[in-house]
Amino acid sequence: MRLDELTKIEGLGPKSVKKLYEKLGVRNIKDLERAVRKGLVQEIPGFGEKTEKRILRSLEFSKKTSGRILLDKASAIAQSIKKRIGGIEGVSLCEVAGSFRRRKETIGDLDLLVVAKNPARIMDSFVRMEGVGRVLAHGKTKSSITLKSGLDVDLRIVPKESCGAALNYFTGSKEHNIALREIAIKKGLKLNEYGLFKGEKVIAGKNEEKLYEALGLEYVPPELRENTGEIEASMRRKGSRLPKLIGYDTLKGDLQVQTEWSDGVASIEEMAREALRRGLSYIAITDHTKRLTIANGLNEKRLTLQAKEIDRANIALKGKITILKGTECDILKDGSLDLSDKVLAKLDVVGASVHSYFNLERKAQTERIIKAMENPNVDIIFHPTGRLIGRRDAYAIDIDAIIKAAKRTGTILEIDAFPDRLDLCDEYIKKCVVSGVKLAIDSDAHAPEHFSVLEFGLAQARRGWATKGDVINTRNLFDLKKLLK
Ligand code: DGT
Ligand code: CA
Ligand code: CA
Ligand code: ZN
Repeated sequence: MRLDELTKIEGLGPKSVKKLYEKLGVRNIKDLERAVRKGLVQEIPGFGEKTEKRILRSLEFSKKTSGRILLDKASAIAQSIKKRIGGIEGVSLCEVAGSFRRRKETIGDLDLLVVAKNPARIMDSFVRMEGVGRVLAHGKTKSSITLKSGLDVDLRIVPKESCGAALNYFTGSKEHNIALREIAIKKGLKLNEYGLFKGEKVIAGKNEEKLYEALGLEYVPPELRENTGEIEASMRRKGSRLPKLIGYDTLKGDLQVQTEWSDGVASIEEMAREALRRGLSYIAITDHTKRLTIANGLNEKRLTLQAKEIDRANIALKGKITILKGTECDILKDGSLDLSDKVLAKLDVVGASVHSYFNLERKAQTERIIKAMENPNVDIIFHPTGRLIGRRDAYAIDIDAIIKAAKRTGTILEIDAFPDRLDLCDEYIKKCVVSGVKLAIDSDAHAPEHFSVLEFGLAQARRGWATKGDVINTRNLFDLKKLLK
């Protein structure tokens, strides 16, 4: 019986699991789901309709995400926990390590590390936080909880002298850790979560940078710690070096923004004002085109009207931010575009993307996208693989052929920053960087608050080893225009 699997469901303790087995023969998640759907669980004394509903909700969550949540959701939760625990008197460090610090697309659980004078008080307030569904462990140095939302959070209190080593160990990835430990062993040293040791003597531990230094390595940013070449690069072996990753504050503009003209919720001017407030100096308005009827896509006539509206908004904003005329033009089944070349040629920025026929076979899908790139008006391919994390796989494409064609045609590939897209993925970004294909990090905003997702696009770019130079919208408008077709 998968007892551990069942007790992970919110609202189920060992006692209830035993009852479910005795009364209904429930042995695993599948059995439980069947019983809940038949309404059998609420019949058991002590369970009731409310419990059954709660179990169902929890089951649905774990199925939808296979237990993982998107980075933006994890980020909101991490921030509120950090505020709560980090605000307690005597706390000198409060960091979320693990996959969250590596900025992975999805997060399995949060790993919180705390240095504090009063561990008992920290642990008490942690397990009593708002939103805690179950306390899995409540100890002196480690506690674990499951939030009502289904997410697990571990909290570890670590000694100040070894907090750098602990941060390194619990940031992972496991594969990166193993590689570091092997380097330590080769040097006759020992590395663990308490520090780097030569015999009994501590060589490094308090400071993560010093730990890399003591291992003879350049500091590796958390986003690169996957043992996919970063260790070799940090040793500067065979001419390989770590990249100077694009910084989190380097974007000057955003080249994919939707408005109420198609499926966005705000006006052109509202979106521009919000972008300005966030420090951007240009945005491109890229509403959908007519084939996408559910999104109220624009035809040629409405696009002409929109151009006038953009001129008006630019005047209203007095040059504090520049609004570019653009489109997210549908790529039709045969690779032709949803708007005429004559109309496209008048726009400042043309993005093109696939929103239909996701099931074409690989060769046809690849040729379709390459044909769009060959259009002399198409500047950027938006969300190039079409995946929706946890919901829809990427369509079948030959990414190497697409990158080659992007290079040949001078087409930019997008990193769509929306947390359920993050499209391109890290591996494909790295391929672009190696091939010298330029990237654009766009919010794909449909509402003013969506500009905040640019941060996740930047994280994705960093995980793909991209530098500032690889990303076109780090340029000012003058230099950007030189890179468009
Ligand atoms: P997640 O939670 O699935 O999104 O991914 P992580 O990377 O946060 O993994 P988690 O929470 O299981 O563990 C946090 C870190 O602790 C992990 O990145 C590296 C370290 N760690 C965990 N287990 C091991 C292990 O068996 N060996 C080593 N070397 N490190 C480990
Ligand atoms: Ca984790
Ligand atoms: Ca963990
Ligand atoms: Zn789209």
